[in-house]
Amino acid sequence: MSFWTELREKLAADPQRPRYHFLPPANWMNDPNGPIFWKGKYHLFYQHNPYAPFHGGRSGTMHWGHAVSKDLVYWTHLPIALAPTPGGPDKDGVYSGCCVDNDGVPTIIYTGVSPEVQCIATSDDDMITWKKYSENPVINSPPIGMAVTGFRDPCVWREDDGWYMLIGSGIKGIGGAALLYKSKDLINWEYLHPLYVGEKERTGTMWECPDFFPLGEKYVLLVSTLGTTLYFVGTYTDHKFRPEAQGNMDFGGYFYAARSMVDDKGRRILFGWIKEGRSAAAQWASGWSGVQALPRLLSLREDGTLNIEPVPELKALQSEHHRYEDIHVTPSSSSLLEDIQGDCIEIEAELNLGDAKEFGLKVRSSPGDAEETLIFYNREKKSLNVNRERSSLYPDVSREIQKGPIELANGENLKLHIFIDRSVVEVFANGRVCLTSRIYPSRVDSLGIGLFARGGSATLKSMSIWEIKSIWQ
Ligand code: DQQ
Repeated sequence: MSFWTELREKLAADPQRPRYHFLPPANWMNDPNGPIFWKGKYHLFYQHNPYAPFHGGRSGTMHWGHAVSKDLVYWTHLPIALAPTPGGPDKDGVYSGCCVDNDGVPTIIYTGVSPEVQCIATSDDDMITWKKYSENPVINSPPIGMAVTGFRDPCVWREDDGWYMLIGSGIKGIGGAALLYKSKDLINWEYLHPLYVGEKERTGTMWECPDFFPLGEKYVLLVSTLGTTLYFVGTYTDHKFRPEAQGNMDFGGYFYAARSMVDDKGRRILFGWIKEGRSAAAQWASGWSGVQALPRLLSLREDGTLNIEPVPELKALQSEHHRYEDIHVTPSSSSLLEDIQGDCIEIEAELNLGDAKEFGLKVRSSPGDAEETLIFYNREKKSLNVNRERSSLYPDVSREIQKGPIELANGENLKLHIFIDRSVVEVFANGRVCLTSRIYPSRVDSLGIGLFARGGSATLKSMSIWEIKSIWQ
């Protein structure tokens, strides 16, 4: 059997490998790159090492993978879009960037390494093959005289008087920065000024993967701070951004390098890389690493923060449905549901905390609870929690408890929208807190779903659970 056939069979049989989240055919994936709606279809590029399940740093491993979808649900793999060119400015890796429609010519703007320079590539066959610009790089250094912590991951958009670009950076000693450039032709770029600079103590020393877009009456800046993707909502006039609200795109610590696109319905859709929570050796042994989060729909809330929900198209994957209403849960009645279990499921639940201190769900629970993952609200701490202390009997997986702050208004119920896809858990709470997690149960019978309350009793107002189909044929 050939190496690739053997790998394909191993991946197909792997109980940790998600079935309805986008993944490359094998090996490594990280950042989403250049998502764009083009001729009626959603195109997603991504950082990809097609040869092995590790990033490879600046050793020439990083490519742009490519996939297309009609509906944000089912994806078709396309040929690799960009590979490092030996001897070229991206010889050590084709790093992150964006894709724009230049009057009918799809154009990728990306970072080549090393050093970090900005390059472009175009396609004349509807994005199947790509040609790098012969005079790359189009920007060969950070602004003269500026001491920066990095210079990568361009985000480009068009205004009435030309193209604008943000480059992820940081000003040494000060903090992460998004540097603003301007161009008439995507080739000759003039540096203007930092669009926004953070404070290193609060928002880190380096901002990767900036993303900037209008949303309703406001503008949103996303930055990835070498750990977390943050958002700022504010105003944008005279090419100056003035933030009015700030938040965390996801509190789990696994969702990173998020990038967005606008579709033909004017919707702002977000993609993000979900990292692994298992050892490098386990990733190597499995033959794959990295998952794309479910596409998320962004809108503005009345208080000026972001509302984040999974795109409604995902309903197409729902199969068998189970419905529960008005279940009173006490510490002694906490138990697993008898009529459903699974590792590829969606749950929509509305919970009234009653007088419980903690109330929530158990998922991927084995008989006897040797393995279980708890997703719950803590009243005192006003937090959404994912407790992974007993998610897996494997020794080399992350187990720390993840927390996201969420204050419920008087009389407001907790509304959880949860997606379990084998080793991936995505939790959306009341549209305002997202928490993505990774769990790797070792037992084939860790499939139970249940309710629990601690320190008092609570009511499950309603809950729908669906079994979810695979996105691959
Ligand atoms: N990943 C890319 C960089 C980017 C980082 C390299 C963020 O361009 O800064 O794979 O995860």
